[in-house]
Amino acid sequence: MRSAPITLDRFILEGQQSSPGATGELSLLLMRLGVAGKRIASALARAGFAEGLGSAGASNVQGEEQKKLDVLANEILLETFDYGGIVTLAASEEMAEPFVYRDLPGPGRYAVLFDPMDGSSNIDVNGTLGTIFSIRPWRDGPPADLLRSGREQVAAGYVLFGPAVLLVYTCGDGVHLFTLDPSIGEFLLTRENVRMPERGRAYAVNEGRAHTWAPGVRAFVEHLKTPDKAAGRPYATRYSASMVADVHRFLLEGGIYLYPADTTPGGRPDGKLRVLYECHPLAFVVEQAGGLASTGNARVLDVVPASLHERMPLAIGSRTEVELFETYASRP
Ligand code: AFP
Repeated sequence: MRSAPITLDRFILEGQQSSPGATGELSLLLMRLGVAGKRIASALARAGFAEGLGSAGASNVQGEEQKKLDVLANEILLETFDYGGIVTLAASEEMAEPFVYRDLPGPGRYAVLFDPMDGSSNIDVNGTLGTIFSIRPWRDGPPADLLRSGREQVAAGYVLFGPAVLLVYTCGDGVHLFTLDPSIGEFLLTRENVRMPERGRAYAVNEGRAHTWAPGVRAFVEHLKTPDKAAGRPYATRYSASMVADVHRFLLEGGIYLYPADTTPGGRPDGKLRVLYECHPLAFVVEQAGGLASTGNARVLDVVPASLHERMPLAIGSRTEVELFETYASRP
């Protein structure tokens, strides 16, 4: 580990210098995401006495109630890319259609996709939240050009709003973790090349929905809960209603997060989580750290969505647990 504190900007610029042909535009985008993270953290910290909590009185394209901070975080992110001509298109879980930046000097080389506030049901109860982001090359085509596999991402990560504010990202060259030092307002490198433990001791799933799961999924969760000292079972339950918070825990400690399909009539056969804004970016981070992300029978990063707000069932976490889950999920 290096001696002097390494700021996010310095780490990114040093990374750029070792990438032949780098134009610096992706570096600028990542640095701006750091600024957006600080602005959202500040809004979260003041929401309680600035009437920032509660509902925005509207629903998003998913039909979900929008919180004031969902809307504010979305606006902050849109503003973040609104200059310099680097980004042509921004797509968000909170917007029915992508936002196209006009008046650009030329076609911006990137598209940015984000879930501005993951875990928004935690906002009013001061629970952990996150902003998830994904950066893709832009080919100057129609918005449908975003409908590509997760392997097309050039960078992805999240800002985690918890006791500390963290920024975790990958550009396909390892996963790096920064902690915001509020005394200087800078993200400082606190873990470089994070490796996810091969196996864990905990799992995260909303068991209140167990009746909607396929038999193989139920059997897998029962297996994790069945005592077997030698095999390190039972696993502990660790579900926070914020996927980014749960996946972050497992990135550091090992374990598995699940959001299965709802197999009941009229249920969500594809589960709840959005492919482009939640699953692809977290799959890129987790697989870069040595973990796995699966639908149960396919790798999340190979999934090509057919629509902007497509959902998918998700199992993500340590290699041992996700591979075991796939054996259970493939049972008839
Ligand atoms: P919100 O951001 O709408 O609260 O959804 C959060 C989320 O996408 C994911 O972060 C949680 O793990 C999951 O949904 C919570 O969903 P349930 O309330 O159905 O468990």
